[in-house]
Amino acid sequence: MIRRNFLKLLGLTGSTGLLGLSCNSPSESSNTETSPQNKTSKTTTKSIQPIIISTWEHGMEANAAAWQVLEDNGTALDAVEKGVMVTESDPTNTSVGIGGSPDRDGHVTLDACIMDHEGNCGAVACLKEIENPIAVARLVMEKTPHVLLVGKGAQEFAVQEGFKRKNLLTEASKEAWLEWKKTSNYTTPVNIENHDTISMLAIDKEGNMSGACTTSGMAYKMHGRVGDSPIIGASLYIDNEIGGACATGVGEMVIRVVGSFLVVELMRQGYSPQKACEMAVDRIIAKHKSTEGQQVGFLAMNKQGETGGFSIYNGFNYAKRTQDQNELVDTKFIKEW
Ligand code: SD4
Repeated sequence: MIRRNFLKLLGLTGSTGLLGLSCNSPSESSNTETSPQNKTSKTTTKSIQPIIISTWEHGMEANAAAWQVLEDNGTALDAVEKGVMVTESDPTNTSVGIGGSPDRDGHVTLDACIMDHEGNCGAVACLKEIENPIAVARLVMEKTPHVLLVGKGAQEFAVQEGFKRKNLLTEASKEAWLEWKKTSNYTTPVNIENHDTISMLAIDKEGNMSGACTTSGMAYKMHGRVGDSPIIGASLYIDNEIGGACATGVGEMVIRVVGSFLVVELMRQGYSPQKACEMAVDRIIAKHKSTEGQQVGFLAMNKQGETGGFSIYNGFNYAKRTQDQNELVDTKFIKEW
């Protein structure tokens, strides 16, 4: 994956003006903040500008689709679903949806979750042969009394809802897996190229926030392994009064600290999105004997549209889309690979 410090894309034409609302432009928060700053977050009267952020460079394309939904007066929930579906349906992306790296036995198993501004949420885990798990997660949220369906039950539900089963293991991913089997001694690679989940947060023109997360999980994981991505509070959390957060990286470490919930709770205490992400990464480091060679990154956004991101290692970036911006932003980090 090509990582660039700051990629500014052209092409923000007048059509984006459809989303224009009077507002102060969001600002990145200070890295030097040591105590809660934004105590007014729940009571602000500032009007909100639609905004979308999502993990990694593939977020640029996903954001474009999500932005189109907002431009067409769609909700943040529709935007995050349609946005991450672009990544799920890209067969060249080996970490999400079709084309995702399989588990060590050669099965592509997908995890996803979605959460809306009312606190509704849905998720699927270890789902096979369904290209768009995020859409199934949304239906779990909307059509069942449950939050999480897994494995065969999740697949049966998807088929019942009209999803078609298909082979998700592309030739390229199969070849890479066969090569890994020859050389790996069955150890799971945990490095910069092995975590590229897409997580997305969006605020619509009503000022409501939703989020989504979807992944094929850690490449060559044990069969049946589920990471943080379908776990509400770990990979994703939204509180429409406060803001939202999402995660990427080694799911086990994110789950142990209930990472995204932690970030949102820190914002509730008044910390900026940037500081909250930094504190959550600090917590992960404090709670693990070693984080050597293991990446975790958090993204956060508060209700004012301020954003932040932080990771253990360098290389994490996020795509940010507003009326005025369409950028890939490198996050700050603790250490270098
Ligand atoms: C997981 N968090 O399954 C996911 C992996 C990933 O970016 O790729 N995250 O643990």
